[in-house]
Amino acid sequence: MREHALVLASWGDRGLVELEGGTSRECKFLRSVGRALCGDRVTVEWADAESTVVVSIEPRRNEFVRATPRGRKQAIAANLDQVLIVLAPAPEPSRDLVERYLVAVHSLGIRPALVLNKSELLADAELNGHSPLHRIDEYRALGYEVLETSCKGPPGIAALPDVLAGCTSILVGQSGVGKSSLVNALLPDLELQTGTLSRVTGKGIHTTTTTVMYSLPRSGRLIDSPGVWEYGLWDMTPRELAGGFVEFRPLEGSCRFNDCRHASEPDCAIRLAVDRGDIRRWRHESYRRLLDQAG
Ligand SMILES: Nc1nc2c(ncn2[C@@H]2O[C@H](COP(=O)(O)OP(=O)(O)O)[C@@H](O)[C@H]2O)c(=O)[nH]1
Ligand SMILES: [Mg+2]
Ligand SMILES: [Zn+2]
Repeated sequence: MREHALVLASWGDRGLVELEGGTSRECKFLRSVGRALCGDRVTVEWADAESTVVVSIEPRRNEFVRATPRGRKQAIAANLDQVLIVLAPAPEPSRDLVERYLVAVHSLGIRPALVLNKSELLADAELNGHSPLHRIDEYRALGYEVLETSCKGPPGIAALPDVLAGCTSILVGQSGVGKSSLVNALLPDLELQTGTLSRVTGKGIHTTTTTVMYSLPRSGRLIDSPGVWEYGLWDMTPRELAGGFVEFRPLEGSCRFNDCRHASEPDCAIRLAVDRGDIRRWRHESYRRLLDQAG
């Protein structure tokens, strides 16, 4: 018998799927079908009373990708509506981290939001000069939603449920910014959900190394991804990179050269906008650094 299912987690050649009735089962990925990702919609067939085999993976709407330290693309989750980029005063985000994430999210055509967690530490934090946390108001001015949260005190996490309702979101960000703590605070039945994971898999999924999808109490899904120290982009064209800078978009096609990289070309509309003060210089500098790293 075949059934549709949703992949909640995937590790090696195995995963955990949720069947249409809501129960979870371990499943095996066949080499001929390939490895399914967290968030994949699949068809499974029963192997025995306890476990299933994925016989097909539905085409993905999108996949969130990061680069391995060697620059190879690695997909970590599929079929997302929204990416929440979690930042904190500690560990402090590196200079271009937010821009890297924004480029990645915009390349999927989905919605990013910034979550500033550990916000109760902000007042006393000694931030370095080019910390993205000095730029919060400027991110807001660019149109990004920024939600301030704390798992340890006011303002708490009250801002999150409305943003998460009804869609599939993934939490990304450096190790230690509080992604798993946010999941913990958002899910009153977290132990039940992780208990099911452990019972089904017989050993417990290590949420520090595995990407896992949870069900939100009202509606919607939330994916916790294992932390990375530095989020790397894969090889990208200048156009793909520029697509991550929303304020460049109205000027698309306005540079003298069609294939302008907005670096040192003459009559570059983006650089003119920077000189006029219409585009923030630090954003263009960030773009330039990403461009140098991409090429
Ligand atoms: N002060 C403070 N600490 C927090 C907050 N949220 C999480 N933490 C702590 O930060 C550490 C890392 O949290 P964790 O959720 O494991 O981060 P993850 O690696 O992003 O999943 C833990 O010691 C948490 O208790 C917060 O809002 N304020
Ligand atoms: Mg974690
Ligand atoms: Zn240009």
